[in-house]
Amino acid sequence: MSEEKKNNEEMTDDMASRSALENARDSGVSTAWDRYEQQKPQCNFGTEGICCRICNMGPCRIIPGRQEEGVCGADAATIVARNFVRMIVGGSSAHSDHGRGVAQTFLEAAKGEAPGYEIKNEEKLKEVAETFDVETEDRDINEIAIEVGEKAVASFGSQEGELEFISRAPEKRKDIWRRNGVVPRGIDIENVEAMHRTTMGVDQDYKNILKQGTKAALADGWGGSMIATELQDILFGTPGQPEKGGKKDAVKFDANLGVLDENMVNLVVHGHEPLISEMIAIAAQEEEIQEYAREKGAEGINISGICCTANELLQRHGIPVAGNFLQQELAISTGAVDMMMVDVQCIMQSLERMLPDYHTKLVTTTEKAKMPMAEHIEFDESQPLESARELLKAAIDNFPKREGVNIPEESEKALAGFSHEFIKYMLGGSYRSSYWPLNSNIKDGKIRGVAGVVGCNNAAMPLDKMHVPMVEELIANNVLVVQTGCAAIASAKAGLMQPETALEKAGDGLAEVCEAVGIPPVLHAGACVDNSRILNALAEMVNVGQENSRLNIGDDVSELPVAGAAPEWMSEKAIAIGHYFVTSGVYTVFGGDFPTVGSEVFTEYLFDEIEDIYGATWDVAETPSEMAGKMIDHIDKKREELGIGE
Ligand code: SF4
Ligand code: MSK
Repeated sequence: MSEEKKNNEEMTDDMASRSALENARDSGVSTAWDRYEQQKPQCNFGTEGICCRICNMGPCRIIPGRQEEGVCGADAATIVARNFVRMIVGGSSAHSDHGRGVAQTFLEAAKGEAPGYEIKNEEKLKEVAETFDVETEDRDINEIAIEVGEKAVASFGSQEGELEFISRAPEKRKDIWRRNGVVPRGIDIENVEAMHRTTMGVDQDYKNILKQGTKAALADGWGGSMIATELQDILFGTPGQPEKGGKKDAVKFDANLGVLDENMVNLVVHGHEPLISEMIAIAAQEEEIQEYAREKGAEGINISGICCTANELLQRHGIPVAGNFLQQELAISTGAVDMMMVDVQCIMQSLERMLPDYHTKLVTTTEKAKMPMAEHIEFDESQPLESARELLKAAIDNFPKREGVNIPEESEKALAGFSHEFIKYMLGGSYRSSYWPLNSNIKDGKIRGVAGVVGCNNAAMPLDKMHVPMVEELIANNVLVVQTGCAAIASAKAGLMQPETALEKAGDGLAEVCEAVGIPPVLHAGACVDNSRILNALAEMVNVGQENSRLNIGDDVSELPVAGAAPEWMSEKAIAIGHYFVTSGVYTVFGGDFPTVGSEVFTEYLFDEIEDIYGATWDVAETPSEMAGKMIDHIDKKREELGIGE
């Protein structure tokens, strides 16, 4: 076991994180980077996907030329395919269980059984109603919402037919899916069947195994994630759009550890689900809560976030983001976090081991995710505001217990709120018209193409050091970048999401368009489930061209000059997202290790042969420049095929 520690310069260029790392090390606290070093050397069989432990005759490992089969005879392609599909299922289930929770609360809210939650976006409700085939003419809003809620909840258990949101995909894409038998029937059935088929002694044809993985992935992107995004927008508002009337506008926010405030109670929300944190944001503004904070010696209460709960809140309220995935420990190491409130996903167990060294109160809020040493305050969705007040008061009560505080200075200003509806509005289109000016700018070459850059941080690589240079290279080459998740937070911290600093780095054509409309060249589209916004935007780019030939830039997503990437991915959710991107027609490049390389046959299938089926492939790259280069080459190839060349 290696005890060697990397120095802070090797771990990140982010100055706020460097200084917080210094604090952590001075206090003798270990971080993910330290533990990563201790884990070395990591097991190659695991890294390459050729370790099978799905039955008790294993674990079995494949050693090419020496040990080509597991005890049962499974070969490398079967083992790798099973492991890969199980990663898809893990990711798809996480997003979809989030979506199910939203759908259930949505239904309760529509029935008036969840006071505090309400239908805020009637326009979007009607659009979603159309997708769910719910009549809207002369009907009461709550009646429509109840039927939409019931159909959304039913999508999870549906045993046949096609998921409703599949109808939004371009015709050609739907034909591809139908021809290949991968249209998801229901969300749960596809994930359960994938788990069944990858268990010992079932599906042993890697192509057939992946086919079921494709259904599970599409059930995530066009199912669980899209349900989460669309219904959250109806309950909490679509980012960039006012609730009723008013001017549509981007949301300003600050990003990085410097948003923590020495004089305020700092409550950091962390995880993924906005059902709880939305209520925290509302209750924190109440005079009674602010007064309570003042009574305890603070100037007020400062809500900030980590990971995707942060992305959910910032895109609708402009609440500051303290950091992305690898900064969760660093936030606590400042000594200024009075409470970290966690819900689900991407929460490191190491947080609870920091509790003896810091005054921070770590609180779990959902029955789905508890930690032995954290306090559990279950959020009661039947009285959400009451629950939020209880949590806020517990955070305030902890403020006087602070000892040393050492908050890094750095934070950057950024813009967010770029739902696909808002991107269209900003680029000059009207929501109801069929005009989609992104297409014209792509056709005339000012915008070369669009890149979706998403995903996590990973302790195997320096924090944000893949993300930032890669995104910079893309915008310098006139590629408009749309981001979600921790990748978006990386760009926000690097100043790439504010027009003033980012446009200098953009190519002339992209800078001209962005300057004219007042947007940065890197657009924050939200949380991980909001990758479904990117699917909606891509579908719309195609569909609008089919309605209006002047704007046509292809008949399918796979013909568009677009590419996807997850440079610092770590979660199974990233694999699920990558696979629904690819099978929706988007060429997608991942950074770091790829968990299938132990089988040449399977990797070749993913990286090459599936292009014949889906018109797109997976790919990997080692450096930011290689990744950006591959994406730009792909965009150029698509431009050439479309005849929009130079
Ligand atoms: Fe080994 Fe086969 Fe069991 Fe996997 S399923 S652990 S390869 S015996
Ligand atoms: S939070 S899934 S580390 S993006 Fe969505 Fe960040 Fe990846 Fe979690």
